[in-house]
Amino acid sequence: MNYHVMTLFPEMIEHAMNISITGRALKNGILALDVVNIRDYSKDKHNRVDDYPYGGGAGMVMQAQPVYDCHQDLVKKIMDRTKEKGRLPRTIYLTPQGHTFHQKMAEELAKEEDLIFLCGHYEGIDERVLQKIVTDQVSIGDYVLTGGELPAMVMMDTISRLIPGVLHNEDSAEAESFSNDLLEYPQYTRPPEFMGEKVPDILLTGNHAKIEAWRLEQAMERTKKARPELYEAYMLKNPPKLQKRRKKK
Ligand code: 6GU
Repeated sequence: MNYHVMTLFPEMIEHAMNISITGRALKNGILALDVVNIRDYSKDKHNRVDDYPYGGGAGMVMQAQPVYDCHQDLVKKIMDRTKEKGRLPRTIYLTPQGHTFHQKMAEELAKEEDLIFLCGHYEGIDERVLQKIVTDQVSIGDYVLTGGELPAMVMMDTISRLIPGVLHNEDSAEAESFSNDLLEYPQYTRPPEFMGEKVPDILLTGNHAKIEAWRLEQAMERTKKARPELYEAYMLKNPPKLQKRRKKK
């Protein structure tokens, strides 16, 4: 997977992505990260990339030209490498106005060879350049951040762990929240007692069938409490009669 990030704050992306699991995958060459500063494409003598909004209003708007030129450069770089002339790489604009990010979207995007992320700042980006270059508009939730860098990193982190070789065995991609439409069951490690609280007995029995059943029960209970809408969907997809058979799988 080759990530390309268009941003005004390249250090923010580079520092965070070079740590932990994504950092290891970048070193291994399973991932590649190309971060470009939109400001380098400013034609203004003061390197400005924003201006006042037409029609008035608070805040500044990122201008079309630097964003467009930056994107053209990236697309050219990608096309030169892939020789795949016809198809434009997906370009994701991070914005609270976009579709809300979710695991299925991550699975879809993980199949791409290249992904371009466009991080906005200020009050937004001139609509005309968005119309020309953006294929997907994505938000990470119903709250407002100061810019698209954190959302781009949230997306890259989520997508990266789905790419073969990024997670090692010890990082475990299976049996996690959302992989079976339920939240995760609780985990315990040594010591067997902490501040008077014991590890549930069942986990010490070595009876794997019983442990699996207990974990499913815990996962369902947690999901019902914290995410009733996920629980409803799960129960519709897995009516109680089917649950026993599914557990064995
Ligand atoms: Cl993608 N951008 C900003 N600025 N705020 C957000 C967001 C994106 N997703 C949730 N809040």
